[in-house]
Amino acid sequence: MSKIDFQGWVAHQQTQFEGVLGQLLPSAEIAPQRLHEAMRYSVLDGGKRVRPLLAFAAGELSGADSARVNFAAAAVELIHAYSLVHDDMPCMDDDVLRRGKPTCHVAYDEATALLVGDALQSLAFQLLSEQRLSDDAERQLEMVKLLAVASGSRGMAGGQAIDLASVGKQLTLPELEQMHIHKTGALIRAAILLGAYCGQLDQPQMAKLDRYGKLIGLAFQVVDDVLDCEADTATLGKTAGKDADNDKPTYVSLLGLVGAREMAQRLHAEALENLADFGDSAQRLRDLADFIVFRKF
Ligand code: GRG
Repeated sequence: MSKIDFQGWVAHQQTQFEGVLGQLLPSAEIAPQRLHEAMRYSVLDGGKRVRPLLAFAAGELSGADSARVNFAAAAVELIHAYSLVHDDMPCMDDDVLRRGKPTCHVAYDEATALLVGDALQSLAFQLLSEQRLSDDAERQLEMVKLLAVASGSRGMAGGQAIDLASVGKQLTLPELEQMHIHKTGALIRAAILLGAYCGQLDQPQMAKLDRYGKLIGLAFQVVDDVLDCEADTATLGKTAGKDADNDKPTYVSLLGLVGAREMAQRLHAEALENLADFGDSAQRLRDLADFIVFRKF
C-alpha cells in the first residue's frame, strides 16, 4: 500500500463521512432552526477528521461493517466537535477562530454555543444506542460506556479541568502527561477501540490496539504543542501561539521544541511496535500514525 493509496483513502473517507454527518445532524429547516443551523456550522465543512479516520482504519483491521463504523466514528466526532465549541467559549479558552471560521459563540452567541455542545453530546449517545453496532448487545453497551468514560470527568472533561487549573503553573512531565492522556488521548483511544469493536479481534489484539491508541493519542498532543509554536494561524485554522499567551504548561515549555519533537518520534516508534503482529492489515493505522506525528497543521 503506497502513500498515494493512503491519500486517496483519506480523501474518500473524508468525503463520504461528510455526507454521513450531514445526514445524521438535524436539518437546519427543522425547529429549533437556529440551534440546528449552529450544530451543522460547528460540525460540517472543517477539521481533519483524524478520530473518524482512526476508527475506519481500526474497523478495517477488525473486519467490521463500514456502515456500523460510520455511526461509531460519527459519535466520536460529535463529542470532539462539542468539546471544541465549549473550549472556545469566553469562560474557557476564549477564541474567535476554529477550523478557519469564526467560533460558534462568535458566529451565533454564547447561549447557542453552550446548547450546541450539549446537543452534540446527546446526539452522539443517541447514535451509539439506537444504531446496531454489534451483534452482541452486551458489547454494544460496552461501547456506549467506553465513550461515556472517555469523554467524562475521568476522560476528556477531566483533562480539561486539569488544564484550566494548570494555567500559570509549572507542571512536571508526568503531570502534563496525565493531563493530556485525559484531555486529548482518551477520545483518540476511544475512536480506535470503537472502530475495532464494530468488528472482531481477540483480547491480545485489542490490548495491542489499546496501547497503540494511548501512545498515538499522546503523540497527537505533543505535536499539537509543537505546531502551536511553529505554525501560523492561517495554516492551523485556529489562533497560533495561544499556549504561550495563556501561560499554559506544554511539552514545548517543558522540553523545548527539539525535545518535544524527539518525544513525539519516540511515541510514534513505540506505537508502531504495537502493530507489528498485525502485518499488512494495520497499514492504515501506521500511515495515520505518520500523519499524526509528521503533519504540518
Ligand atoms: C470543553 C469538555 C471540554 C473539553 C475540551 C479537546 C479539548 C478539551 C479542547 C480543545 C483544545 C485543544 C487545542 C486541545 C488539544 C488538541 C486538540 C484536541 C486539538 C484539536 O483537534 P484536531 O486538531 O481538530 O483534531 P480538527 O479541527 O482537525 O478536528
